Amino acid sequence: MFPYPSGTLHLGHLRVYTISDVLARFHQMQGRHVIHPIGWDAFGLPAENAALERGIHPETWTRQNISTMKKQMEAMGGRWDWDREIATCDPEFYKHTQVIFLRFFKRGLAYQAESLVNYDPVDRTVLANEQVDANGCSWRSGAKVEKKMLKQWFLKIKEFQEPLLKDLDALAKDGNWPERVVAMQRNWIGRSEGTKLRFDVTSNDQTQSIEVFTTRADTLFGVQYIALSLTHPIVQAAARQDSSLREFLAGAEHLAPDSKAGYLLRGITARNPLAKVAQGFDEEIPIYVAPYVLADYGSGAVMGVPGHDNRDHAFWRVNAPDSPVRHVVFPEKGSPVTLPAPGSVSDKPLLEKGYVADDIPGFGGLTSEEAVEAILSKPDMAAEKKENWRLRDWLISRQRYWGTPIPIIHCGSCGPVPVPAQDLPVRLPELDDAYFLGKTGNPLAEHPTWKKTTCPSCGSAAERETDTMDTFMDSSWYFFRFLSPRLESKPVDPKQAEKHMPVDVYIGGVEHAILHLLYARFISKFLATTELWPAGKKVLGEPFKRLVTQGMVHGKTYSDPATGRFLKPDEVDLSKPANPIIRATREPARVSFEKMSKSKHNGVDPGQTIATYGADVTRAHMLFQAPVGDVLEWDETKITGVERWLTRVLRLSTAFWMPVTILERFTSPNDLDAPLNKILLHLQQSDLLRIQHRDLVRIKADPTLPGAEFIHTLAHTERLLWHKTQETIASVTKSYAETISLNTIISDLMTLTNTIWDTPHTSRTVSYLQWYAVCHLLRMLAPIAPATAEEAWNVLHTTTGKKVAGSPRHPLRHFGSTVRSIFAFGFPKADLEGASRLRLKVQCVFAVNGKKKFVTGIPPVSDRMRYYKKDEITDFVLQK
Ligand code: ANZ
Ligand code: ZN
Repeated sequence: MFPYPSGTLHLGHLRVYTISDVLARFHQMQGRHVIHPIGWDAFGLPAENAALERGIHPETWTRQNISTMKKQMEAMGGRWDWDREIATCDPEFYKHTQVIFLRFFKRGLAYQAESLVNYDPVDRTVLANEQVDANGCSWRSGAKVEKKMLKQWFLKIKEFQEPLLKDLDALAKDGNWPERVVAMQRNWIGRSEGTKLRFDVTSNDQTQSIEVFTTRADTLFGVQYIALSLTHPIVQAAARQDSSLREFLAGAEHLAPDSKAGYLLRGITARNPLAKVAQGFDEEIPIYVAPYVLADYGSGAVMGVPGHDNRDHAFWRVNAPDSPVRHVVFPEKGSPVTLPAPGSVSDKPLLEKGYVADDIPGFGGLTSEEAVEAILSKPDMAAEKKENWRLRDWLISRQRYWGTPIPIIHCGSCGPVPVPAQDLPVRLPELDDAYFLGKTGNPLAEHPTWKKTTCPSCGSAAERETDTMDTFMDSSWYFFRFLSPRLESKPVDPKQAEKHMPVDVYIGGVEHAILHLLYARFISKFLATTELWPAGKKVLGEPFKRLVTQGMVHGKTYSDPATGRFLKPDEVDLSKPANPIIRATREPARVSFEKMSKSKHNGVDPGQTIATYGADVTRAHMLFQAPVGDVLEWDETKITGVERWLTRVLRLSTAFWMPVTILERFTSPNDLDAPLNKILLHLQQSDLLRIQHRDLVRIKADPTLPGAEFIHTLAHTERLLWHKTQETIASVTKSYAETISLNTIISDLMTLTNTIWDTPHTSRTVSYLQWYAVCHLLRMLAPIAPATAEEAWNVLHTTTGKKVAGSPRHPLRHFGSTVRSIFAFGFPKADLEGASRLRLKVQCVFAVNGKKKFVTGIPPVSDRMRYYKKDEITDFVLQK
């Protein structure tokens, strides 16, 4: 996910781009053509806010931030395809956002409609929900925000709701998308199956009916009230004659959405549809107006069942405190209807499905499912099965400057007309820095000339649309643009899209699990219906094959246990890092890890960490501290472990060497991955190893024979080292390529480092094998710590060797006169067959009840002590 250019890189950025850089480098080393692009999600509010506060053009602010952040990214040792760099605020980019919008428009998938918005009367602008504080005031002007009906642009995402829901199954398969994200998407789309029921209503003058949607028609026996949304037609009609209702409605706009406020409508009651088929249900049911009922879900009306629903229960307790709730569905068969007294232990909603109370005529004893079927089967009740979706069409209008202008011209006679292709992009009006200072309203609407134009269709005077698009629109298709970033004629070259889409690995924060990913899936599915990405149909129009959501980075936080107050770093004595002391009181400070924020004084500047420890140590520490999906507790005191390890790796590169006579035999980088046989042969030919004559004949006959035919040539410790190296290559490759388990890669490499270091020097062969192992170690390390690996590699291949008989003493330069980059050598391939043919045995003691029975060699699975499963042990052993 590309960054928002907010000004400085934070640890969250560092984490996500380290992960992507590591994966990109790994796949490149495995010989793949990797596109590792970067760009800027450059439109949006913070730039505009900076403009209003400081009198600086949003573009100036944005470009400055981009250039600072670019430098910081380069400092972290990442390698991106800068030649594909894009910024969504470039006219060359937003031209195509406009092209895509117009494709929606021409297909009837973009429309204008009145919608209730937050309006700030002082700044004369529409606000996003996040910009309205808890008291209903504007974050900026402090003015009381009004709800206003305004004409807004929408995209018909609901037309795509079926595939957006269904195709989640394909994404979830094989764990390609995290379960959690799939669940959140599913929930947001929110398909729900239920029943439509009709309650007849009697008021003084006429009879009408109220339709409700319920997922629990089996609780119909327990309905105690009906609740209507604020805009329900019955409420609107009643308000015309009822001034206190009008007051209630005006006040209700400012209530929290979970408020349990209610207004009882007088002179009007409802009748349970059960009255038509069963006795005992012909009571008059009260009707309330309640803000908790959503106007645009179901039919904007709820049948209130306090005995079986949490919200209804809470509402009933507030609005009818003395009236008992009615329980009508029970976990066990055979219970009668109960009416527990308000406030008693049993006065709580029973949320589970179960059996209808025994004493309900005609339905008693049915299961919840059977009861719903029975209700549906009674024609008199006019109940119907119904499906509801929570998803709403996407409101993309913003009355803001810093976004993509919506390319529409409003004509008095032709209506909304698309801007012709040759006139795109519709550019933002050019304004001075000073213009923005303290400005109110929408600059596009208030500009003296910008919006004046002529109708492309009839030529009469017309006005441009002055809304810009939600920035989620830019970020819903930018990944296509990376494939042909400079193409002028189209948003994306369909051939490139066919070749490279979907994105193989998409990495970003879980905070984007819902909206960004949903919109990106929507736009991609739409593009797959156009000639821009026809090949997309084969992959269901899904843009991201695999999704990795990295966890948050939490900062080390100090607080005073006595008061709970968060302490600034200079208020804490850290001379003993394990026991931080509050300077003022000399009491121990409490340490916790919390989301980084100014108020907790726990922010960390990654630039500082990189300056202190270097990019590689910072990267490796970041990856080592937690699996990529987990919260990472950033604790700089632990960084020394990784620092020491990388220093040790550097030292390894000078500790072992290979005589030039052998290096000269390697003619290609692939020889480094040669089977053990071939390596042994090289050693033998250089007179460094004695191989029995019988074996030599065979090895010469076929030096490419995999494995260790001649393994008895090697001593036990030599075999162990070789085996460990191969085993590490296999497991590390899997962690990079399949499980993306980057923290375990580091621990595997640390173990290998120790094994290489600790292998006793029992023979000359050992040091050659150590040299090989270091080669492999560095190649496996390169994606994570590229600079360290490169430097160590250089040293490893240029060190002057110690004098060894038969080897000339000069710098061991090979593969040409200068050492080639480690990245040119690719990633090592495990000689697994060879390793398995080592027939490595570990001496294993078999004991029963602590008494030693016998000792035998068995193949090791790892060099740590472990218990074996029965099926890993031969019959021979079991019999013994
Ligand atoms: C009675 C009932 C009894 C309900 C019970 C639930 C449990 P989902 O699953 O999200 O579709 N509901 C219906 N329309 C609503 C609206 N406009 N605003 C707020 N709530 C509304 O939720 C469906 C349930 O949400 C419906 O089923 C209804 O409450 C409520 F023991 O009906 B139920
Ligand atoms: Zn016209």
